Amino acid sequence: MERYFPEKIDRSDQIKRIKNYIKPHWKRLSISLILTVLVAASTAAVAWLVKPVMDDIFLKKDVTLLTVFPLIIIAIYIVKGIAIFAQSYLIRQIGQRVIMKVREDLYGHIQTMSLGFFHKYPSAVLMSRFTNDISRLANISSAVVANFFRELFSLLGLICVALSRDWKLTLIALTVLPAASVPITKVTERLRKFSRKTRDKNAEMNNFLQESFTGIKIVKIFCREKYEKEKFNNVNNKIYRLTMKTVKADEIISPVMELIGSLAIALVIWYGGLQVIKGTSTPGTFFSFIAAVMMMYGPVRKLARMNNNIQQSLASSERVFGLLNMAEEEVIDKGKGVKPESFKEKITFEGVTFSYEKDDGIVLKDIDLHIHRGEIVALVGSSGAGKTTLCSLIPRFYDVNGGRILIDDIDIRSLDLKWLRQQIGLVTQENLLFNDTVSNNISYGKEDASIDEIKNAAQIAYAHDFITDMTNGYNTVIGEKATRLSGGEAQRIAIARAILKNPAILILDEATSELDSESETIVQKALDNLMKNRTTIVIAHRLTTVFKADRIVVLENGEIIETGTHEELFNNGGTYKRLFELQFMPAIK
Ligand code: DUT
Ligand code: MG
Repeated sequence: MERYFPEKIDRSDQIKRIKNYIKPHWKRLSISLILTVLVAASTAAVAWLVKPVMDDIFLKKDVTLLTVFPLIIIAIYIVKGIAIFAQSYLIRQIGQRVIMKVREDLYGHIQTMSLGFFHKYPSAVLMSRFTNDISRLANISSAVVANFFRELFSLLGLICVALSRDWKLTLIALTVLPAASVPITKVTERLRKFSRKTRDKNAEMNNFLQESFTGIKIVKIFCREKYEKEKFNNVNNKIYRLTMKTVKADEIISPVMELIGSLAIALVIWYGGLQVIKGTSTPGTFFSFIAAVMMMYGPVRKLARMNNNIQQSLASSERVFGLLNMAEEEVIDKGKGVKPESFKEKITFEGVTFSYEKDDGIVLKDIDLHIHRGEIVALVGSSGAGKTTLCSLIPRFYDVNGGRILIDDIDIRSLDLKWLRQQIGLVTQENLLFNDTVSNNISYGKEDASIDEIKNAAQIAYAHDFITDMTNGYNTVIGEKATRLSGGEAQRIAIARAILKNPAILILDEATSELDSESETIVQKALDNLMKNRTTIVIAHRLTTVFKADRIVVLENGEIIETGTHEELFNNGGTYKRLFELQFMPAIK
């Protein structure tokens, strides 16, 4: 079962992509190929030398050659050694550069994907594309180009030596080759299948680990350790079984090859020995030939194994390229959008309709809404009414399915996407901070901010005092998921970050989780400072917010059902009154 990324890509596209990645390295590659020929030549030379050694030293007892040949052998191995080192180094360098480039491209590509993509593919699965699959992909370039040509050329060289020694014998020995190819292709097929499945299971394990570690509190409070452990063992077991299947297929190759090789050798000894006994061939010719055939075993075995590696790499490359091939979803920035001087007047929703998936239910229906510059508009509505969704349409996290959203009478889809997002500040329910220093977190939206600007923003957000109380002040690293901060502190840092960005439009998704009243007050004060002189759309969960709003918009089942001030709506006695009594009143009591 292919759970993630079922997208298949066709083989020619795959090869084309690999070629494109290798192309820039053609110079290194050519040098490496030349070195490869040198390695092959030295291998063949050794087999070739067996004849003169045998016939001239052993049979003719030539003393000068006795001193020359050992030296020649040493020289050959020196040349071979240097050539192998240089060639392998170059190839692995190319491999690593390809890895780096593929990672770079993949990361760049994934960053352009819309939010919908990230909902569909768990982050752990995406991560395993970077770690497991890309490294395997690099094996293609190094395995294929380095070792493949090296072994192939060596094999060809040895075949030439064998042919020159005795072409009839060579043909006899080579008759076994077709027999060898059958089991190899069989095994290869199986390996590819297992490899693909193993990758998939590994991704599943990564995903599982990430979820269970981040959700460890939930696991513990529900006492589901045993359940989680069983779930993990299940995946773990499947990976083991798949891997062992791969191992079996991988390890069967060598013995089978060896067996087939022994057939060739047996044939050759029988027929070649007959020629020597009959006097039609010399022992030198025979042994040189045998040496060549035996030395072929190495390259042939490596080529067969390499094929397995290549199959595994191809499986990985399918996943990586499949991902690279995926078109950026929905939200497209053509890079030619309009860049107005600034946000001047209003944001307008005109008959906006939206659903997350094509076949899913409609989340927003026919939304008409005008938000004027400087206004504070509070969105209220029961859970699942579509408040967060409505807000995420403004920075184009998703594009509308029907109708349009305008900023100063320009459809936001014709605006420069970067410009649009620069106008907007977002403080969400989950205050996402990075595992970095406090100052880097605050200046995330303004790289060139000076330390004074950062401190100023922190002061406005009522964060300066607790920051300076920390051991390293603004240079304190706040830990993964800001675990080293309290909820209120994390919120104030997120507010400082928004203050520094200084956006014209502010989207606040108020936290539903209650802070204690002291930090609540201080966060509220920070928010008040943030909202000054801005156009604010706030998803209200607090009483103070609805009182402060210029206008309240009530959303129910994806539709706007009431709009007005608190007094107007309350006195109408409609949905707002009911919601108010339900959601906001308990806070007063
Ligand atoms: N929805 C999806 N996919 C998403 C997010 C939401 O299908 O990625 C659905 C769930 C819900 C509807 O859209 O039925 C509206 O969700 P939204 O998050 O906009 O609701 P809300 O008004 O913000 O609810 P809450 O007050 O609980 O935050
Ligand atoms: Mg919400």
